[in-house]
Amino acid sequence: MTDAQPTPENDRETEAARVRHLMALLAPGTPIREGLNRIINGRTGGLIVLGNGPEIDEVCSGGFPLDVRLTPQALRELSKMDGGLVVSSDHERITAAAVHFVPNGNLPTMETGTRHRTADRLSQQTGTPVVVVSASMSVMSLFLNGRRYPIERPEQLLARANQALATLSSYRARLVEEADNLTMLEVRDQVQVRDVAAVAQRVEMWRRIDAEVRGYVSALGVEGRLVQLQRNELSLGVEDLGRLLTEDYRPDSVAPGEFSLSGLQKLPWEDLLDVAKVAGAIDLDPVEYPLDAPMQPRGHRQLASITDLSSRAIQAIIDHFSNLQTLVSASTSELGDVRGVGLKRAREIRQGLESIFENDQRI
Ligand code: 3AT
Ligand code: 3AT
Ligand code: MN
Repeated sequence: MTDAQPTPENDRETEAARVRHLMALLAPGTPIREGLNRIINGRTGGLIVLGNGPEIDEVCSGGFPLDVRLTPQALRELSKMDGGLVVSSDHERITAAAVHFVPNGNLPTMETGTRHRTADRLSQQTGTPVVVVSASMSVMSLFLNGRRYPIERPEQLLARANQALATLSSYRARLVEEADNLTMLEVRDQVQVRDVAAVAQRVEMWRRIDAEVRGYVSALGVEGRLVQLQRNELSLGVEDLGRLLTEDYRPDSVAPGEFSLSGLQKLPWEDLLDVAKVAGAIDLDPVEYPLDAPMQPRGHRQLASITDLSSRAIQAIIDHFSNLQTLVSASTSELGDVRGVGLKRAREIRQGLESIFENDQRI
């Protein structure tokens, strides 16, 4: 299901990834960002082309070629002159200053000031990112392929990062609820396709907000540490849960490793809210697996919650008993018979399973 066709969606995806990468390069704490801050504070403005090469040389007129290390101080001083700067493609050196850029004037742009119009066209013509510091508005923008992305102040980013963290936290709580519900149904042997899809859905919803949070963390640079710490806390166990879910419910006809939640990435938000579409996207065919079809877990998730068994031992137990219900009815000595599981481990597993099943009775 992984097609690498250059669809408009893939293009948007790669552009989004590129913008995230550039925002990390321009994040607080980096030399370029420190330089941009100095330019803003000095109210001089700047136009900085983030890359050099023949396609850039073609649109340069006048100015001074140079080869100096890119430092915040150099960016600021050299931006005091009229014109713009060219930076090497590895963003380590400044290779020209006071350059007048002459991109193709027929390229469309909605910008009005000459600096911004130039930056927009330059980036469209060469595919190179261009950063502008507006002297009149004291804001920074990144131009890439005909689009303008604001480079936001840390306070603005932090406000939105905190909102995203709050959402991530509530999504996590909801995911835990769905997983607990699945456990209860597993104990009672009442799992249906819809219950598995509900957990998969919640994992994917969590992942989407998490991707947003990670975007803020990289754009925040040195200011993003606290957001990062909270994000780490809210991510504990989620990826494992997704993996264990697919190991538990992979149809026998599908090879291990072939069954994953990655199909969910392509679902638009409104489809993600529909469990039937979620089941379809993880390759649970609606004819063979209608939403109310019963399913039985192999037991990976419950075994993983009990003790720190090696994955090989877990696999041996599951190969032996084939599903959770059979596993639960096995005695300690039957468990101990499995290769790689000693009597001590067998007892731990037995107790672990019993406590999961007893918890259910208390609900
Ligand atoms: P000053 O001595 O600073 O007034 P300058 O030749 O140094 O003139 P700048 O690069 O500082 O020129 O540009 C100042 C403004 O001139 C910026 C822009 O609004 C206007 N300008 C520059 N080039 C053009 C152009 N090709 N068409 C229209 N306006 C332009
Ligand atoms: P501000 O928001 O005023 O900073 P702007 O887009 O309104 O930017 P201006 O017309 O005021 O731009 O020009 C400001 C400076 O931008 C003038 C000049 O130093 C630089 N600039 C304008 N056009 C070019 C160009 N083609 N190449 C290099 N530098 C340019
Ligand atoms: Mn202006």
